[in-house]
Amino acid sequence: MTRRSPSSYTPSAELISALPDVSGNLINGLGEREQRRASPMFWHPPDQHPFGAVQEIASASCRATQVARDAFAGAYEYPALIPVAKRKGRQSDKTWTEAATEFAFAHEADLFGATSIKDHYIVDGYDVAEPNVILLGMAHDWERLRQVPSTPDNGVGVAEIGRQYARGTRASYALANWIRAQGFAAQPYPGPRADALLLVPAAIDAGLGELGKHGSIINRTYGSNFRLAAVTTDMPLDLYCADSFGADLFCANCQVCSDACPPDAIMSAKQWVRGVERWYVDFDKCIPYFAENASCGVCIAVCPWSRPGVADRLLVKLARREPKPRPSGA
Ligand code: B12
Ligand code: SF4
Ligand code: SF4
Repeated sequence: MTRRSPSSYTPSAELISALPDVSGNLINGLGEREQRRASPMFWHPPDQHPFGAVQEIASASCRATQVARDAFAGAYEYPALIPVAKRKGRQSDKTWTEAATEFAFAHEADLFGATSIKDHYIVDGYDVAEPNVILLGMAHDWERLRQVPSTPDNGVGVAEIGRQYARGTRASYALANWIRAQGFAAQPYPGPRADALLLVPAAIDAGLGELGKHGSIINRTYGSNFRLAAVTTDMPLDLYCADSFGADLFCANCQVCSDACPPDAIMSAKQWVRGVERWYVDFDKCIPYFAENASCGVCIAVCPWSRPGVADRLLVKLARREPKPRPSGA
């Protein structure tokens, strides 16, 4: 993981010629104050969005090393889904949630949360039939992840990303099959491809953490050192609340990721995007570097919350900064 000055990166001629005329920020709804569903974007089938040719370059660069090719192959090995059992099990929401959590933790997930499906999680043109969504988090080995951006000589960082995507595929399919065996509908959403669901807003509502300035989630235990997968289901569940522990405020006073981002894509102030004011990464600046550098990942690797052992210390510091109640009579 090397720190580069923002001006040190110039896209190749091949990349420039693959770029469409339209801005990805426009497609994402930057500057829009009305709520709407997100449009299909990167990692949807390449003929469904204007960045398809850039996506082909990104896929090839992720697979430039044997170690990364092996890791990503596991992410696309989808186990068979069993039919939904005819007889529904009868338990309370709490008992189902406890059982699903226990199952997920025993099948490769490190984080678990649940929420109801909201319209803005669904990508325009798709449908989701099930009313609830379970979010799973799979932690990276940070010593491997911190070796991003990967190069043709060192694919360890991107291979770690592929490895965790593979865990997400296995974990989400295993959980979906367990739920189906209990008599409920369940559809897995493993992480690597884009699909019907935006995982980040769903995971925030499911209690997995806060949105960081770098556009990924910061979790109170793993920082941004994890990947997401999901299972939609009609199993009755205890739904979680969003977790707020001060990461948003911390980001307002930190610029580690924006200083480290090679193409200077991380915006320093919140922006209006599809009706919500939030942190935003400039897609048009990120995507050329991302595509040519094996999916980059520098921003999540340098985030101080991601370094093992640091999140606990930051939580204690932030708790000390909480305003103290004024003594009565003062
Ligand atoms: C397409 C995509 C990309 C694209 C475009 C991202 C973009 N922001 O435009 C590219 C290729 C650039 C990309 C890059 C990265 N990605 Co990406 N990406 C996705 C993917 C497949 C779909 C997201 C999408 O369509 N974004 C386009 C629009 C919707 O973006 P947006 O409006 O800016 O919204 C972003 C956030 O603000 C948030 N969001 C959306 N709606 C709302 C609403 C509210 C209220 C809030 C608070 C937030 C929020 O979600 C979006 C995340 O990109 C998801 C997986 C998934 N199915 O969700 C992974 C995902 C978001 N990516 C992820 C990661 C880690 C990265 C990278 C660090 C690369 C890497 N090697 O790991 C970089 C980070 C840089 C960045 N730009 O965000 C992780 C995040 C995990 C986490 N801890 O939060 C995900 C969830 C993949 C996974 N399965 O784990 N990514
Ligand atoms: S590096 Fe700093 S500003 Fe960036 S997401 Fe992490 S805490 Fe927030
Ligand atoms: S993934 Fe994009 S936003 Fe993150 S450091 Fe790389 S270029 Fe910057």
